[in-house]
Amino acid sequence: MNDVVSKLRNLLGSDCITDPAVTDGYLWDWRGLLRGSAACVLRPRSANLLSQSVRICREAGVSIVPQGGNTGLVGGATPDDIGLQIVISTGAMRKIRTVDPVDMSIVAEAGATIAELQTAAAEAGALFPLSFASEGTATLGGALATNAGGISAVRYGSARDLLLGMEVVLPDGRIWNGLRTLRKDNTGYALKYLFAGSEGTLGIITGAAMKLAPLSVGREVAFCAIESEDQVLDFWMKLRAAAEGNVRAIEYISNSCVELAKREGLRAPVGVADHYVLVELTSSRPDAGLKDVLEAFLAERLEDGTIVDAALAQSGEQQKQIWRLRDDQTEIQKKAGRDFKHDVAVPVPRVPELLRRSRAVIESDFPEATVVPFGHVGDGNIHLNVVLPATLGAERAAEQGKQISQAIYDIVLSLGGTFSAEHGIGRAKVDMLEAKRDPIELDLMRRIKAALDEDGSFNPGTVFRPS
Ligand code: FAD
Ligand code: 2HG
Ligand code: ZN
Repeated sequence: MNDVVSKLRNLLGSDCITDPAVTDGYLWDWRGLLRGSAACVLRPRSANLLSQSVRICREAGVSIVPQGGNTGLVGGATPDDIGLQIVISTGAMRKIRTVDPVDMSIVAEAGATIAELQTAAAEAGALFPLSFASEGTATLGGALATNAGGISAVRYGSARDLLLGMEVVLPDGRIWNGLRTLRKDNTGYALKYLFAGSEGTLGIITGAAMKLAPLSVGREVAFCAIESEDQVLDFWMKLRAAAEGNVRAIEYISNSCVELAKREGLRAPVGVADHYVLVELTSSRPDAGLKDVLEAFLAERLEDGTIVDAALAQSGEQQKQIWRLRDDQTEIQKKAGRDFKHDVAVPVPRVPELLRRSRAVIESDFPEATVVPFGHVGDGNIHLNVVLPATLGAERAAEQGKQISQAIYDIVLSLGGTFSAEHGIGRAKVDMLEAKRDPIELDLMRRIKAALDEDGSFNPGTVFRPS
């Protein structure tokens, strides 16, 4: 191993890091559940240097764990605890190469953050639509590798839907340059879609070309209180009919989430109810009259009883405060106790049943648990999270958490849903994938993996069990 590290140091100089004080930050997952170890952490500054690093690792039979902003929630960017793997971070590759408001495309290196892409696009008068709470740290490469969704997927799609072209360092060290911005390109298999969502198991994305959208100039945000799960769905159906092209976000938040937020000093702008929905409308036209549209819509919903209270933000500051109730949930739930995440999706019409049945089962069988669901209701993607008190003790919490997850996943699958909607498989859901995915799909996935990564050296233990 010393020999490999010294070859990598010769190639990358101080971008081959072995100092434990510096490598430490690359060896934990964001949730603090995994702690790995690595022979070194590499931060190459170009696809070329990255490719040469991969070749050195490959010749020595050393496994690689690709890492972007390390905000993933399923442990896919953390090395195992043996100390023989090498983390390759894209942190030093964050140039925005082009922003073209005529072509409506942006081309950037994989380590550029989502927020940096948004800013660069806005400066050129366009919108980079991907958006989620970790956008200040999460990278383009990481978002593509996990096919991240987020709050505006309901309008613009997930990362894969915005993808035009890609540059990838393959497990054998070759660089595939597919950085095209063409809207139509049916020249054989669409390889880029294979790497999107592959979680670092098929190659390292070093750059991507992404679609832009027209810049939003108008923006209205409302927070609504709702009495029942069925009315949440009803509200969304009616909003879709009234303002579909303008809905940038429609997010569900349960009262238990709002209660946690209040403990952290946040305030809800409406009276207490069991459920809430956050709506954001945007438009690229300054004369779209979004405020009138939303005001009239909310008045009608109060009138027909779909909602019981509503607050339409009157300033940018109020919009921000409303969004904090939603965006801060991941941090708030991390602090609230032992949090068990369930990033699930069901067909949209089944969301009320999902919420009702999960709550009923957890509340009756696990009295110490608090169900804290929230998420992207317009996509049928609910984060059906559960928090157990920190006082429960690690062993009991782990045992109960396992049973709770089992109960939730059983409900999700019985509703025709998925146990991973937008966060991926990582290390956390490898057994679930193995147990629940159709054997033919699993076989095809394994063949693709074997064809691209013959030695199985790219992110072993993520998506599949290590061979
Ligand atoms: P990392 O965490 O570094 O890596 C994630 C996976 O991608 C790993 O398997 C890693 O090996 C692989 N990878 C990283 N970079 C590359 C690359 N260049 N090439 C190949 N493989 C690579 N996710 C959502 O989908 N929607 C949300 O709304 C959302 N909100 C979040 C909010 C918070 C507060 C947090 C902490 C996370 C949230 N996430 C969300 C999860 C996470 O931010 C996303 O999955 C994000 O896309 C990960 O990007 P990253 O750069 O941090 O990737
Ligand atoms: C979000 O939608 C993220 O904010 C994180 O996907 C979800 O914390 C979670 O479980
Ligand atoms: Zn989410």
